[in-house]
Amino acid sequence: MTTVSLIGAPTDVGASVRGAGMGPDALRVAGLDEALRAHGFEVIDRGNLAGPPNPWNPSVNGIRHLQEVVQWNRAVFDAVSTSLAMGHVPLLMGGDHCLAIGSISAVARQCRQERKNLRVIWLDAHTDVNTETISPSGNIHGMPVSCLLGHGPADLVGWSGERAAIAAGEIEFIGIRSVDAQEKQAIRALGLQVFDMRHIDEHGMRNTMTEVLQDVDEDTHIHVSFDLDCLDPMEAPGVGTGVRGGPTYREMQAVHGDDRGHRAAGLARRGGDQPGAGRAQPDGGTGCGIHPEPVRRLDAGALGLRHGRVGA
Ligand SMILES: [Mn+2]
Repeated sequence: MTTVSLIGAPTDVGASVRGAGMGPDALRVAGLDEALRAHGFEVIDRGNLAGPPNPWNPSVNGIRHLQEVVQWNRAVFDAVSTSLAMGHVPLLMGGDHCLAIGSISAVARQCRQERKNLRVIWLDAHTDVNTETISPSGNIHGMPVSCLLGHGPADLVGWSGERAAIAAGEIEFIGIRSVDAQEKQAIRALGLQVFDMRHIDEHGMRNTMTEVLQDVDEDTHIHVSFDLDCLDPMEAPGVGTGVRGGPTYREMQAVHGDDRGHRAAGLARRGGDQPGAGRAQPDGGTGCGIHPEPVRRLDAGALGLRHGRVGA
């Protein structure tokens, strides 16, 4: 039986508004533990990590709360590493999205040790590809992907043992609809694959997921990084940086499929990290009756980011 380690990181040091720090306990109160057990997982709640309070300072050299973000991420990195080493599935409950620096760095290091491929599924309204030189706000919750790709403040780069924890081809973005102007240029320069809302409108979430997972093989570790603001604000009104025009509740269900759904999408059902989860044959249809239309794979040049908004 797969064991899921729940790890709470109650902080908003990387965010623009308060509130994300209440996330871990809100998820507990909402019954995350019981929901996972109902799906057949063993669950161990590791409690909440500790870290510095949010000093609520202005940005310094284009960045806010750098040392506090480093400290929180160090705790996350250690906890996720420990969980992976035990063969568990770490499910990190944030907290704002800056925490992905620590969690995905730990996952990338583990994958390298085990000679596994890594695929990050980034579900978000935002691409979080800002850096301290282009961010309009200095909030690090908009920079984790850059840091993981090896760009960003030195204190937040290189944690996995390599300058870049992940390569551009190892991350897929889904649900994107708010990208800052210079961030858009960075996406193109980096060659990132973005499945924005227009793509989901045109092809449907199920086909989009088939595309996302089409080249995932048995030696691939899937990491799901889910920002609640990926959902439309009608479904998740409590987020700090909500953007209209996001996936509905029904569309998000299509991300993880159902029991009759295709097995590749089933990989993403559980959320969090899944060591050894590559048992599916992500051929986009085996045993499920799904026949995806031949949709194009968006590259940055085709990016239909029509809803770009500064300051998100
Ligand atoms: Mn976001």
